Amino acid sequence: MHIVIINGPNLNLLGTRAPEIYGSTTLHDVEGMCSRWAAEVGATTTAYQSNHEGDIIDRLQRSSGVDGIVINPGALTHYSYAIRDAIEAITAPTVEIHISNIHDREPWRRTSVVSDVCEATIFGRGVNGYRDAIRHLASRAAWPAETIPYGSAADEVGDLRVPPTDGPHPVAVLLHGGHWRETIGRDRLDGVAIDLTKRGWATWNIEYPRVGGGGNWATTPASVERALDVLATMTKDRNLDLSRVIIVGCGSGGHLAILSATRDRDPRFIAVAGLAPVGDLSTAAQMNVGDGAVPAFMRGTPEDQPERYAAVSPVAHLPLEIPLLVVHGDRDERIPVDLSRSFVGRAADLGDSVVYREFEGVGHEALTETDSPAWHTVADEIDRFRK
Ligand code: CA2
Repeated sequence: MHIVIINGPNLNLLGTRAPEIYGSTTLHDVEGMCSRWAAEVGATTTAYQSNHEGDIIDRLQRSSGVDGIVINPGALTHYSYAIRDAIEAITAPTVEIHISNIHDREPWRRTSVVSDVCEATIFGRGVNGYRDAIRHLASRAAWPAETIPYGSAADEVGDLRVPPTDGPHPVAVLLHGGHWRETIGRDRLDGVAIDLTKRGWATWNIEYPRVGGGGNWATTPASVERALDVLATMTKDRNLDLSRVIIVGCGSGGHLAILSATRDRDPRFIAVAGLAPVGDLSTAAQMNVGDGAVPAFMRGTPEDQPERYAAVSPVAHLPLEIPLLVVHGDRDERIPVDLSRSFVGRAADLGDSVVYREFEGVGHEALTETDSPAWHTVADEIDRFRK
């Protein structure tokens, strides 16, 4: 697999100015990192930078047949229909990337005229966004997904992958984490989706509106409900066994997963799995999980909005009455492991069927990195529900 990395105007200045926005890594360093990140997924890269719109268009046209393009069009993002047309004209799948959070700066940076001709848009993750863009292209190439809208908002879409074997296949609904913030998206669960699909699960890896993009304590769970409703209407020719659905969520996605299971207590749900889930929003707010992430999602503190917290905090809805799997690393730097210890303790006290696996010396990311021993254990535990 060969990927072309294209950087537009002023990105040659990376690392020399404005480190508070763009960091201190130079473009040369980023290009070297891209080559190493690509090697990790068996790909090679060619890097190109230009300050000139026409040169970028020429480079895109010359890349038409490559396996993938990662492009940061710089400020041209916000107004160049010529670059948009070039991306649309070529066959290579293209991922748009921005180092900064373009939704949280001047209003004119919110608009991208290229997003809807790109496979995905990654922003606000610093230079690691280039890594995620490369991984996303590799995942898409390894196992293409059918991207299906489940609502009218741009973020109301999901990626469906179905095993090629005889069905009907049980379904794993996947909810990514990222503290409910819009800079993290479902691409983070591409690897998990592919691994579970290889293990015989159809996977429905959903996006949902997040804080900064219309998501909050009321709208986000409503979107997840819609995604589950649309799954229920998916036709037989997709070969899904809709009477065997597991909901798997990571971090803040774990909150959404458990909440949707408690709300419906739907017999279709054979289990819910929380990977370092936020099971108790009030305690998470008090612990300042994600540096203010909980009150931003809840639009208020537990003291200001006690009823709101009770309405959408999973712990307030126990017992679940659906088998529960919780996994957590005791070195989790994003979601404290104490949250899971007390959540599963309470669920078990109230009579729920709970499997709790705590991994010694393991942090947050390893739970969803498919080459980590922790993920293998998680996947084996998920598989137990398939029978
Ligand atoms: O966040 C990004 O990656 C951007 O695409 C970067 C563009 C900007 O116009 C977009 O709105 C967002 C520009 C990069 C400017 O790069 C500089 C680097 C160092 C110092 C000054 C500018």
